[in-house]
Amino acid sequence: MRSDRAHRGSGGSGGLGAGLKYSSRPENMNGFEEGVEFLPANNTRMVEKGGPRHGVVLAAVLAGVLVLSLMTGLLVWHFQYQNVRVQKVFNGYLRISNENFLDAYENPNSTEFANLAKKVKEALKLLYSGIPVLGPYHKKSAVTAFSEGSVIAYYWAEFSVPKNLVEEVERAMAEERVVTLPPRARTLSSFVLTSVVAFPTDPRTVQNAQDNSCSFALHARGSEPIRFSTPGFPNSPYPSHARCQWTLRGDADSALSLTFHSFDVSTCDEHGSDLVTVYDTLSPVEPRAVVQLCGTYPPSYNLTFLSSQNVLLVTLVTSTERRHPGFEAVFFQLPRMSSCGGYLRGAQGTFSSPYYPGHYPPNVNCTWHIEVPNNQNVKVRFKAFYLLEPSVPLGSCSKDYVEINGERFCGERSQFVVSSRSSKITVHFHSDQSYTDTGFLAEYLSYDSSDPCPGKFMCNTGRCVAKELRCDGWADCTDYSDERDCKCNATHQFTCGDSFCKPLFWVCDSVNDCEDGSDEKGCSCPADTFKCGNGKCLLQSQRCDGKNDCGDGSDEATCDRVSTITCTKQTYRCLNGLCISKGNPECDGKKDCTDGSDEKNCDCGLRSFTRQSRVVGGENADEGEWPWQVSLHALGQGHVCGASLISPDWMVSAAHCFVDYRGFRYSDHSMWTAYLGLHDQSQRSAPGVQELRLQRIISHPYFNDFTFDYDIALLQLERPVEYSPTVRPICLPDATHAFPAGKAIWVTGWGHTQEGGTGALILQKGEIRVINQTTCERLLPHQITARMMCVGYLSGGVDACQGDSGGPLSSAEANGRMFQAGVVSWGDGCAQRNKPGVYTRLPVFRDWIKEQTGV
Ligand code: 4AZ
Repeated sequence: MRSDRAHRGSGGSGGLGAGLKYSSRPENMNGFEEGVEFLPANNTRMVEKGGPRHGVVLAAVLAGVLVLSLMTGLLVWHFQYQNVRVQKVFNGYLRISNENFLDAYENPNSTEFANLAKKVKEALKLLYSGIPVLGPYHKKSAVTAFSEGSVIAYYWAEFSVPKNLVEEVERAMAEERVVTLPPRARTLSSFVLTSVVAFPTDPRTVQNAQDNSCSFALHARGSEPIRFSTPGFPNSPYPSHARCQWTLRGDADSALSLTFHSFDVSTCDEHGSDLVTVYDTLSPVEPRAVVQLCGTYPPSYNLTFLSSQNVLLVTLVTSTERRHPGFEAVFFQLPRMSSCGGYLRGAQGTFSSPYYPGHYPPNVNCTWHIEVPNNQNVKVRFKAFYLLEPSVPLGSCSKDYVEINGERFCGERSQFVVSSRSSKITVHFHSDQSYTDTGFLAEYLSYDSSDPCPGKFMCNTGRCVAKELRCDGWADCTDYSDERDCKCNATHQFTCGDSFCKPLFWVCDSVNDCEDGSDEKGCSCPADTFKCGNGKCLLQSQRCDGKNDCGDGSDEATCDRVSTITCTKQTYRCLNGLCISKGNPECDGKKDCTDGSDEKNCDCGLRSFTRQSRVVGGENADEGEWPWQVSLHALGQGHVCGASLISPDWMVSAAHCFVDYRGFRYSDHSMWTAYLGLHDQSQRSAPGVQELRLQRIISHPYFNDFTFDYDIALLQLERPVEYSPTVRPICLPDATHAFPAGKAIWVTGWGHTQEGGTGALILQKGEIRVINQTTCERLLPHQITARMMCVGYLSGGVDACQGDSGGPLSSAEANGRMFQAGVVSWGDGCAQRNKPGVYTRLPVFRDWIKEQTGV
């Protein structure tokens, strides 16, 4: 497979609703509350008769009542708000700068620990008593650990704070202080505390701190790696409603490297999922968290974290009852990085953030001074760039960043280039105290200032792209500079609303090519009408009316209301024979058929790993990312074709893979071996790979060897495979399932990575888009049948190629399940512009597959 396109994502937004609140109590018609007595009318006279003395008395009484009610109000307010106390617990750390660390301080049961802890507690008490907003509310403190440097004490402090002062107390605690103790603290006269700081924490963590049943202290010796894991790993799930912690230490002046080799914790969701947090300190304080992890990670995901000091704290907080094995991790100590960055000379070279591709440590600053030979200019190309931190506003780069020529870069970015107009450039990398990431990998190159891109177009970013890519309708420069200031050629180009040029025949093809929709505006469908997936125009009222007016089901595909309708060729038929209006209802997590049959046989299309690795350069798939992908080896030839697993013993592939050729009996099942759970062709005996022979090949009886019409085959395995994290089936779409034009789907395989090139060792993936059938027929005239569809980019760049044949097109549908949209079949070359790949449509063969295999 050939893939050299960067992908773009999109975001969505939600709205809020407002509600009205009203009382259902009948209103009192005279406007006063019931039960209040009024003076009888004649009493008015008594008041009038009173004279001046009576007036003074009355005024005094009224004033008295007023004062009384004011005081009552004040008292109520006082008791209500002033006296309501909340329990606040803070986790913190402080440095005792004139004390030396003793080994015994690592052991909380030693007398040395107890003595020093007592002194710290006293010091904290004194410190807080000197701060008006803290002193009166301080209840108690406790020291949980010590570490080197001179001595760092980790503690928690409990306060009982009036509700209205909570914020003030939190602010005072987070203020980093240096403490000079008052003279009366004689016992503490030589005790100098610096960096005293604490942050609010969940009070339950402290209650549980007394429970040591899931608390572990580990110290690395020499360079020996130390292994630890969640209780019961891997044979039984970690406990629910638990709080576990691992304090990891190294010798003074060392740093720690921690790697999670296996990570499977319940999936991350907003409703209190289980969470593993790594802290760059021994106090669980958020501003010093290095990472928060949940979900499942494939073994190839780099989960290595570096500390800035000789300690790390790992915590596991569980709430769910879901059964997951947890994690297994290893840590070891290494000499602490003394410096990073430096002087780089020469015409070219590479450099990276510390410990790349492991996560860089917190709290580092590196500067690289790069200089290329004098008559040349220098540019830096970032091949991988991951400096992402939670809750950093987009573009602010206020935490971790790379700075070049005064410009800051941060977040997650695809390849980019920064050029200098001289022979020198300075690159500065900064990481703050919290959250780290993979970092960056960069190369610097010299270039001729008079001709920076020989024979090519130079993007404003400094990247060089082929001249032909200028004004061709595709952004090849990440900053779109190759598509700016273009004059569209009116005979074969369309000018988009944003003045980009696009090929004229992309207009009205149901794909939003201009991105502002201008190429699809004013198409054959008048305003206020609905455009079907097949281009037909409908009245808006015909949408979601329970009738398949489009003919391809697209007018009924995304409706909330599901109705039972008359069956046609395009309507989904439930097992009970009734047909429903909804399109693509299979396995979408909603019971649409009255008999629930649309949600039966849905153990398919899901991956085991919820996270995917970030792969540098190219489009290597991740382990377990496409567990239905199969590699078919022909005797003595190695990998020849792909296939997909649809049940424990059936696979789908392309019929053209099984046509005898040059004396080799490809049609003979005994010539083939299937590899399931395979990632790397050179690691066919790796754990998890299942090697099986074929029992039967059923090529479609209508397969045409010349036109490649009906290019589909079913392969039966000699025995059922065992499902595992890397071996799972893909879902088969119903005959009525629609994969509309413009939909992004994935193609995978070990095929050639360039036309005329060689096959890939690592499974490759590429994201491509369904192309409208009319466009497809225009691009490949007289070659496209109803069993075929074009999928790819008209700009080329990502495509299937030789060796990918027979492999699946995987399409993520509602509920995140992957459905097989097609089979890799043929193409005119690979990845060329306006020559997309051609795939066998899967829905067309749903009934045939059922007939032949029972699946
Ligand atoms: C092949 O030879 C092949 N570009 C498969 C797909 C494509 C080209 C060739 C599509 O197996």
